[in-house]
Amino acid sequence: MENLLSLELPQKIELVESITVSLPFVTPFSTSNYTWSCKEALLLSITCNGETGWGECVADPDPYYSPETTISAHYIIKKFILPQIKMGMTFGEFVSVLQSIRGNMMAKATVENAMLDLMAKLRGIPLYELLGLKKKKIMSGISIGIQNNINDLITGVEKAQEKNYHRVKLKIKKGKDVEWIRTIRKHFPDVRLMADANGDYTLDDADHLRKLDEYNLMMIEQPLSYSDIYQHSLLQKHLKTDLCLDESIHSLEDTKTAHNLGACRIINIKQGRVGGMYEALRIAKYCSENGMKVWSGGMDETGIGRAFNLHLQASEYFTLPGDTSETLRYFNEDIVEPSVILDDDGFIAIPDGPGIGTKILAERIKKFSLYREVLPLPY
Ligand code: OSB
Ligand code: MG
Repeated sequence: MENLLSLELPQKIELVESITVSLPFVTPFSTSNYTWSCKEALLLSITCNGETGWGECVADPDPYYSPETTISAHYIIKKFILPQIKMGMTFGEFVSVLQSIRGNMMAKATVENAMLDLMAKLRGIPLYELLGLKKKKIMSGISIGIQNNINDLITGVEKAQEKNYHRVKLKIKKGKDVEWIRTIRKHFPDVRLMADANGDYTLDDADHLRKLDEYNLMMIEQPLSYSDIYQHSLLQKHLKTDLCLDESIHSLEDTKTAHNLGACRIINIKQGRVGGMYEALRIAKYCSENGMKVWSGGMDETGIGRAFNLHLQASEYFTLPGDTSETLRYFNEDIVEPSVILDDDGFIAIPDGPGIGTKILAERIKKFSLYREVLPLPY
């Protein structure tokens, strides 16, 4: 990582392009707060010397997971991030210059991702190697959205178990929580199980949530508000089950706050939510040095974002299975090749080849694209 900071950004950027794509989901995906029927994603490509680096913004077109959206990210990238990048900057200088821009971590991660992919491709090495990591098999995990009825949920968990997913995450919300978890646990006594509430509860629900302590959950993710850390610390004292924060964590600073308050014992690191791969690795290192565990979350990304999540998990700090599941769960047609698949033991291989290692399918991008814009060159 120290070595990474001293590397220079690519010398002569020839083209920067943003493309917004919309890929239909195989089945709609529901959290406690919203249902998405397609994945709209802002992609960014940066071209230099015949190589193109790609980034995928994890923001949705709407503010139902985070305040950032595809359009706000596009605006921030074009008006504020790209103009800060100067010829001859090191990667470390690039990261530190972006600190003057407050928030907008998803926008920052998009540019950082494209830059890292490009830097790795220009050197002919895989992204994990540029990050100073060693290749390993990646654990899989599946996130099953809120279902209409408990039978559909049982079927979903059954399928996940047949595939040998390393853990199963169930979305929960008020009215679809304790009874549903109780039923699933009865049917699947041994499955590694956890629940994600996407902020559906308040401290008034603390006694209700405590009933989940009986079901041997690996953790409960983001039970309280998307913007809260403190109240999670009160809830964590009230529960045996580990809490995990997702939406509330945007940086290493937030992670330190959560740790020092005792707000959670586990962090769901989404590299796209915390400003990119570099910040994600800093958070992971801090957690491992401070008795917290981390895993890599997902945002139903296309194959581009999913590849970044795989490379990130080459880090030894990612000791829990994350939300990286097979492409075919989400899309019949992705914009990269090969698709993410599980081996017989439920592991995933990091794609081989320079950069993120996946082949970008230009025709598919064209087929699913909504808007395209050539952005002003930073230098
Ligand atoms: O809370 O982790 C979440 C998807 C969209 C928005 C928020 C979340 C999720 C997931 C799915 O849980 C993760 C995935 O399969 O990529
Ligand atoms: Mg979550």
